[in-house]
Amino acid sequence: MADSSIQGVFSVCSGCTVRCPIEVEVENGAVRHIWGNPHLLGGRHSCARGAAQKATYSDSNRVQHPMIREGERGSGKWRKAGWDEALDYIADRLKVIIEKYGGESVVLGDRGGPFTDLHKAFIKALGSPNYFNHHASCSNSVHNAHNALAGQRRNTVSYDWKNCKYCILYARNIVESLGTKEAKDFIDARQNGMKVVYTDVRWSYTAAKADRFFILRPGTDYAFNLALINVLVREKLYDEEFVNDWVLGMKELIAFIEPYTPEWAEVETGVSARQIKQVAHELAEAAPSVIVNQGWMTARGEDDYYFRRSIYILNALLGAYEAKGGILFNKNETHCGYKLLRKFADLPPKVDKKRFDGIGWKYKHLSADYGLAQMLPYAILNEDPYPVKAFICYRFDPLSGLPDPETFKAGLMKLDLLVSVDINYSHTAWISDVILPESLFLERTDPVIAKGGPKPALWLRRQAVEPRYDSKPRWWIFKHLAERLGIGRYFPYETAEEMIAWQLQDMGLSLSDFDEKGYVALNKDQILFDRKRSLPFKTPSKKFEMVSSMLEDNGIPSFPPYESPQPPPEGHYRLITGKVAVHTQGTSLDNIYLNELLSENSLWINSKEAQKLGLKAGDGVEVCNGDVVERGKLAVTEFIHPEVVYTLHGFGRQVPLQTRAYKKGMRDNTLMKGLLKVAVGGNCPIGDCFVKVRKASKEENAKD
Ligand SMILES: Nc1nc2c(c(=O)[nH]1)N[C@H]1C(S)=C(S)[C@@H](COP(=O)(O)OP(=O)(O)OC[C@H]3O[C@@H](n4cnc5c(=O)[nH]c(N)nc54)[C@H](O)[C@@H]3O)O[C@H]1N2
Ligand SMILES: Nc1nc2c(c(=O)[nH]1)N[C@H]1C(S)=C(S)[C@@H](COP(=O)(O)OP(=O)(O)OC[C@H]3O[C@@H](n4cnc5c(=O)[nH]c(N)nc54)[C@H](O)[C@@H]3O)O[C@H]1N2
Ligand code: SF4
Ligand SMILES: [Mo]
Repeated sequence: MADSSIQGVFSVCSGCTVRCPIEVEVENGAVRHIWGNPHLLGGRHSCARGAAQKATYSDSNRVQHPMIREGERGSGKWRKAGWDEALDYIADRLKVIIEKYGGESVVLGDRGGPFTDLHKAFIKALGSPNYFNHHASCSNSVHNAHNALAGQRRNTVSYDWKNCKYCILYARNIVESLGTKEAKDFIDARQNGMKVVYTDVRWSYTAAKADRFFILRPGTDYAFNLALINVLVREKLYDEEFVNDWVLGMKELIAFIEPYTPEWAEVETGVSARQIKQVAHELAEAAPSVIVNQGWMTARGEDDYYFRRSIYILNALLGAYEAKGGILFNKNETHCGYKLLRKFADLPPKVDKKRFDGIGWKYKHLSADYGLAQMLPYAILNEDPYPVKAFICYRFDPLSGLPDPETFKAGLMKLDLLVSVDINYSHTAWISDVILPESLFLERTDPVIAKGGPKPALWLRRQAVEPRYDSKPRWWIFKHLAERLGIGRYFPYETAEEMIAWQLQDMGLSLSDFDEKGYVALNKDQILFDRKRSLPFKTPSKKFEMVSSMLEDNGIPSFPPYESPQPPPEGHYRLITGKVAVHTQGTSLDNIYLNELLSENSLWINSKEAQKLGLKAGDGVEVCNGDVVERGKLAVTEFIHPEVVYTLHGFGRQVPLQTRAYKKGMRDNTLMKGLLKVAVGGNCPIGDCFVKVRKASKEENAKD
C-alpha cells in the first residue's frame, strides 16, 4: 500500500463466524478491498465471502435505522426510530416484565464464540441464568462429547496440521465449509505428504482432495469408527503408554467393542472390511501424528454424541493428544506469564436460578455454555419451568438456523418482547418488536478477544470506516441499554478505547500494542505440555474418561449398544444439507456479489433414483414432508448415496426487503418438522428428516 491515500486497518472478519484476521484497505474513508492479515495467515488471502463484505457495507438492503414494529408481528410494518426511543422502548418493557416475572423471564441468545462477553454480562446483570447460543443446530454434540471425556469443550484443543501425517475427516468439508487459515493449513499439509481419508454421503471438493473417499450409508460414520477401534484394540495397535498414563475405561471399551468388527461394519456402512482394516493400520502406523477430526457441524443424528465420543477415543488410543502432528491443548494468557484478560461477565453477581432449558437440572451432562436453543419455544408456550416473556436475539436467526421454524415461531409470537440485534432483516428480525441495527464489523471496534492455542495471542476487531447508516457497535448498545435498566455499572467505560483499556488493565498492555500487526502475540514459540506428566484433562479424575463419571452419575451409559440408523420409509429420502464456499448460511444470500455467483440451491439426487422417478437434471421438483412443500430444480449425479437427497442450507429467504434473495431456491429447515428436539448430545437431530420428491406440477414449471 505505497499510495498514501490508501490506509490498511488490521481487524477481524465477520463474514462468517470463523472470524479470520484481515487487513481492510481503506481509500478516502471507503472500503477498497478486504485482505487476509499476512502476519497471522502467512498470506493475504481472504475467502470470497470475506472479500464480498465490501458490498454489505454499501448495501441499502441492510437495516438502516432502529425499527419499531407498527403492525402485527411479521406484517412488515415498521417505523424508524432514534436510538433513544428504541432503547427506552425496550428498557420500559423489560422493567415491567422483570418486575412481574423476575429476571429469569428474560432470555438472551447469540451466535456464541469469543465475542460474547458483553452479552453474558448483560443477561447475568439482569439476574437471568438464561444465556444460550446457536449450537443446538451446529456443534452442541461435539462440545458436550469432549466435555464428558476431557472435561472441556471442543475448542480447547487445536490441530497441528503442519506436522500431521494422516487425517480422517468425517463430513468435514474443509475446503468448502471453510475457514481461510484451516483450509490453507490443510492444503499445505496435504502437499507435504499428509494422507487424507474423507467420508461423506455425496461428492464434495474435499472428496476431490482425499486419498480415500468413502460414500457411507448416511448416519453410519459411527459404525465405521467402532470398527476402527475394534481393529486397534484387537490387534493391540494402540499407544499403550499413553493409554496407561491418561486413559480410563479400557476394560469397558474392550468388552463393548467386541461385536463391532470390520465385517459387521461393512454391512452397516457399505465400506469393505478390507478398506476399514487398511485405514486402521495406516492410522496406527502414522500415530501419534494423526488428526482424527472431530467435525464442525455435528447436529446430524440422535447418536451424534456417541459418534463424536468415538472420534476423541480414537485420538486418545492413538496417543495424538499433545503429540507433534496431532491434537494440541490450547494455552492461555497465564501460560505466557500474563494475567488473564479481564471479563465483563465476571462483574455481576452469580445467578443461582434454574435455567429455562433444563440444563443443570434435567440435562445435567450438557453444558450451560451453549444451552439448548430448541427448548425456547416450548418454555414460552408451556410456561415450563416458568414464564419466559422476553427474548433478545443477537447475531442469530433461529427461524433460519434451527429446524421446524413454524414451531419456533409459534413460541416467539407469544412473547411480550422480542428484540433482534442484526445487520440484516433476518427471518427473526422480521417478526421482532424492535430491530437494533448493529454497525457492520468494518464499522465497529469490538472488545479484545483472547485466542487460545499453542501460541496464544490477543486479537482485535478494529473499526476501519465510519458507519454508513444509523447503526451502533455492540459495546455501545449493551452499555446504553444497561444504563436504562440500572445495571450500567457493569459496563465501566464511555468509549471503545476505555473498554479495551479496562480489559487489558491486568496484562500491562494497551491498544497501541495492536497497531503494528493487528494482534499481540503472547509467546514467541509454540508451547507444549509434558505428555508424560501434565496434560490438563479437566474431568474429576484429571484423566481422559472413556467411562465418564459425569455420564454414569446421571444415569447415562458411556457405551450404549450401537443402533443402526433407520433407512428412509418406502418412497422417501433422507434430506441432507450443507454449505457452499460462496455463501454463509442464509446470511449472505442477499449480498450483491455473492448472489450473482449463486442465487438458488438445487436438489441433488442419485442418477438411478432420478431414473426410477422419471426425473432428469433441471426438472422442477417438489420436496415434501407431510403438508410442507418446497419447490426447486433437480441436479442429478452418480456421486451421492441413493438413500439421500442433498441441498444447500439457508436459501428461500422470506423477507421481501431482501430483494435479491427473496424466495430464491428452497428452504430446507421448514422440511425438518418435528426435529426441534434434544438428542443426547444436546443437538437437534436434523439429519433425521425424510422427504418425498416428485415432479412439480405443470403450472409450477410454467412459472420458472
Ligand atoms: N438444515 C440446516 N440447518 C442448519 C445448518 C445446515 O447445514 N442445515 N447449519 C447450521 C449451522 S452450522 C449453524 S452455525 C447455524 C447458523 O445459524 P445462525 O447463527 O442463525 O446463522 P448465521 O447465518 O451465522 O447468522 C445469524 C444472523 O446474524 C446476522 N449477522 C451477521 N453479521 C452480523 C453482525 O456483525 N452483527 C449482528 N448483530 N448480526 C449479524 C445475520 O444477518 C443473521 O441474521 O445454522 C445451522 N442450521
Ligand atoms: N463457505 C462457508 N464456510 C463455512 C460456513 C458457511 O456457511 N459457508 N459456516 C461455518 C460453520 S458455522 C460451520 S459449522 C462449518 C461447517 O462445516 P462442515 O461441518 O464441514 O460443513 P457442512 O457443509 O455443514 O457439512 C459437511 C458435509 O456433511 C455431509 N453429511 C451429511 N450427513 C452426513 C452423514 O451422515 N455422514 C457423512 N459422512 N456425511 C454427511 C454433507 O453432505 C456435507 O458435505 O463451516 C463453517 N464455514
Ligand atoms: S472464512 Fe471467509 S467469511 Fe469467514 S471470517 Fe474468514 S474471510 Fe471472513
Ligand atoms: Mo456452524
